[in-house]
Order: sequence, then structure tokens, then C-alpha cells
Amino acid sequence: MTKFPEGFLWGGAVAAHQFEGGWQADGKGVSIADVMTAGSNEQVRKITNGILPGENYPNHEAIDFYGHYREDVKLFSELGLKCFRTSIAWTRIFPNGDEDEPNEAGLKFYDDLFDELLKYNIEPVITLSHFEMPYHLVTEYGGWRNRKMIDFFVKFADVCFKRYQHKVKYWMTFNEINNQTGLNEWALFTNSGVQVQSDEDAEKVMYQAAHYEAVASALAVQIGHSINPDFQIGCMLAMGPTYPATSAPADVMKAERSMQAGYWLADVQCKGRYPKWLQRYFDRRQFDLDMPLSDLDVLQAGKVDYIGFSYYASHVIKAAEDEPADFMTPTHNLEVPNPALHRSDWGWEIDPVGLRYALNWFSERYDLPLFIVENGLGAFDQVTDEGQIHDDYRIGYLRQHIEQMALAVDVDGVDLMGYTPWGFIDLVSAGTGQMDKRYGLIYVDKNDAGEGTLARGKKDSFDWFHKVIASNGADLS
Ligand code: P53
Repeated sequence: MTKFPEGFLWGGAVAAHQFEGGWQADGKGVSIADVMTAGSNEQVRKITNGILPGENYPNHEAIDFYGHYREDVKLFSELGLKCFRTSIAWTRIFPNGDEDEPNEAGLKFYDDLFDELLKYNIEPVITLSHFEMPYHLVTEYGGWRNRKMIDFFVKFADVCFKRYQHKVKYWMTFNEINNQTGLNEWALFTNSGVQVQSDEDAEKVMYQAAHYEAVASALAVQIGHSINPDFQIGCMLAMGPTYPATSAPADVMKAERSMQAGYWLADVQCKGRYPKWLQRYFDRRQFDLDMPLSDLDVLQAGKVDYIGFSYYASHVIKAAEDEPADFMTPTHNLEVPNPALHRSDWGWEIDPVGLRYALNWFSERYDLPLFIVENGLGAFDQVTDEGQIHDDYRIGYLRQHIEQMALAVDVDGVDLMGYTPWGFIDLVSAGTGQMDKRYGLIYVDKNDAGEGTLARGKKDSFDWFHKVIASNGADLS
């Protein structure tokens, strides 16, 4: 017996810059993803000053979905997908980001893509901004540290909502908007197009940029609803719960602090207000942020309809010996390994029960429908001499997570809309720029050096997931 409601949105997730390629096709502008080189787990991706000769930029071609979308969508329908999550490359619509008029050829591409999906009854689920803002907005305006970004984004959102109002119902504004709260240099760039200078306070820059994004998101929610009241517009958060390393109260408090520091944007986007601790923190630190009262009204009026989130792993944290009473900054955090869990080849701690925990955590706090829009295992795959990929490790990962999802729905009463495994067709890793960190149920013949035919093939997990969808989650065998 299935635990999942009728109409449950089984699907797959990708993002434009990680799979489309066609980085200059039909008038597309340069995005922030286009100036990031290939890296690895050990070697962080470089952010170059524009496009430099001799560098390897894996997103330029990616898996060339741009040139393969008809055959790929056909394959997605064979998989049985009910929905397909992707993003709209902002730079296809506004190549520089500050134009008055959108690029018709870019708009047309997504019209064709959505038509192709709808032909097979696959519901598009669309993220407006997934780590791919126009690079021009970084060089000319400093990215989201600049209030002008709100207008640029809102215009982009407005154009997309109007154009696709009869084709797309499910939207998300910013992908993993809370990634930057960790103050990681890479995350600040991919989320916000922000590069922090050595004489600046990274925290202040982050809070300002994230605030502008939250305001832009809230405005987009209001505009979207006025264009089509049936739109479901969600936020999108990276969820990786933090557990205390021990039962020592200082560790428990530290873990709570870590969750606060990582998820305050959920309060801003779901409740339409800043949490109390953060209001106090802003005052104490005297950041003097540009946050007029009118912004706070916008936040209150633009609350999201649902929470979309990614879930890959959980974290464990320990309090420092001299833990200050009031700091929130995650850079001070002391993460430790979880002895109860195994890690992926990239060191991500695999924790299916943590998904049920996360679903309960969101549900209790925000009482909104939830949508798991990313989950999966990045792994090395071996192609056999017969051209097959026996990825039972990936099937095991997905099965265990779906089992916990079923408990959350059936036992805990969580209102869950759907489940879209990440990178269900192999694509370029966001974190490392690798091709060989594979999440796919569909294999793509291309390696880290950029070699390969780009041919698509079904892994064992393809047939398995097909069965899961066909049985609405009842058959996980
Ligand atoms: P990759 C970090 C932590 C959690 C999710 O990640 C993250 C990241 C960024 O690496 O990103 C999301 O490709 C993101 C996707 C990304 C996916 O997780 O580094 O929304 O764009 O590809 C997996 O293995």
C-alpha cells in the first residue's frame, strides 16, 4: 500500500547552468557559472575575472541539453516522471541583466521546452534563479550587495511569470538561498554574485545581500499571485540538520545556534519576518543594514506558498571550550564526524533518518506544504563492458530516503507535495565542477576532462525509479 497521496509529484531535478550548455546560444549572456573553472573535492573551483583563455569551464557545454532536449524529455517520459524541476537561465532572458527588453530567442527556448514537457504530461517545476545570475550584474553593480538588483530580478520574474503563466504552475524564487549563511566564499558568489574584500565584514555583506534577495523574492511572490492566483511559489532552502556531538547542554545549545544561523531565511520567507535573535544580533553588531520598514512590510506581504528544499546529508557540531554566549557566525563552528553514519566518496554523511527529521522540523515550525526538490548520491560510476551501470549504491540511497519520507507522510502527517532526485541525468557538479561526481539515473558519456560522446544511457537505477513512480512509492524493492 502506498503512503503517498494521489497526484504526488515524483520527478527529477536539474539546474540550467549545470546541464544546458549552449552558453552563448541564441543571444545568451555570460553568467556567474560561466566564469567558474572545473575543480574537485580537493581543489576548489576558481572564479576567474571574466572568461580567460586556457581555462576549463565545464558549464559552457555541460551535457548540451540545449541541443538534446527533445530526445532527453522523451527519455524523462520513459522514466515516468510526473514533474521536472529545472531553472530558467536568467542570462537567456536578460543577457546582461539590466536591459529594458528581454531576449525573445531565450524566452522561446523555454516555451518550446515547457511545451515538450506538457506533451508528455510532465509538470514543469521552475526555479527562477539557481546560481546563475548575469555576470554583468557582478562587474557593474557588485551583485546582490546592491539594492538595484531587486528591480532587475523582479523584472526578470515578472517577464517569466507572464510569459509562462499557462504552462508553469510551480515556482521557486532563489535556489538554496541560505547556502551563503555559512560565509563560504564560493557560496557567496554563487548565491549572490558577491566577492568580499579583505577590509570588509563578510557577515554584514552577506546579511545585506540575503536581505535584498528576500525582499526581491517577496515582491516576486506578490506579482506572481497577481498574474495567476493558482501559482504555487515556494522558497528553496538547503537543509542539512545539525546535531549536537554529545548530550552536554553546551553542545545542544551550539547545535540549536547553528540551526538558527542556517535557517533564519526560512522565517523571513515563510513567516515574513526576521527571528527575534537576529533582530537583537543586528542591533548588537551595529551593522547598520539598509533595511527600511517598507522592506519589512514587503516581506510580510510576500510569504511563500510552500517550502522547497534540498537534502543530502546531516552535520554534527561541538561547542568550543570558550564558546561565546552570543555569536552566531558559522565560521566559528566546530564540525565533527558522526560515528553513526557512513560517508559518500565526497565525504557527505549519509543520513536517511535525517530526512524524516528535517521534514518534521519544517512542518512543525512553518506548517506549510513541503517539497523535496533535491536529494541523491554523488558517486563514481563504472561502465561494464556491456555498457551497463549497476548502481545499486544509488538505488540503496534513494530507497532508504524514500522509506523515511513515507514515514514522515504516513506516521507524522507531513504535507509533502513531491520528490525530485537531484541530477537524475548526469550533469556538472555545482560544488566541484566535476562530471564524474554523478547523481544520475541516466548516464551521460562525458568525463572530467570534457571528453565523451554525450550519449545518454540508462543505469540500473532508471528501471528501479520507474517502478517506484509507477507504484506511487509502494514498490521500493
Ligand atoms: P554538488 C552544497 C551543499 C548542499 C547543496 O551539489 C549544494 C551545495 C553546493 O555544492 O548544492 C545543491 O553538485 C545545489 C545543486 C548542486 C547539488 O546540491 O556540489 O542546489 O546545484 O548540484 C549537489 O554535488
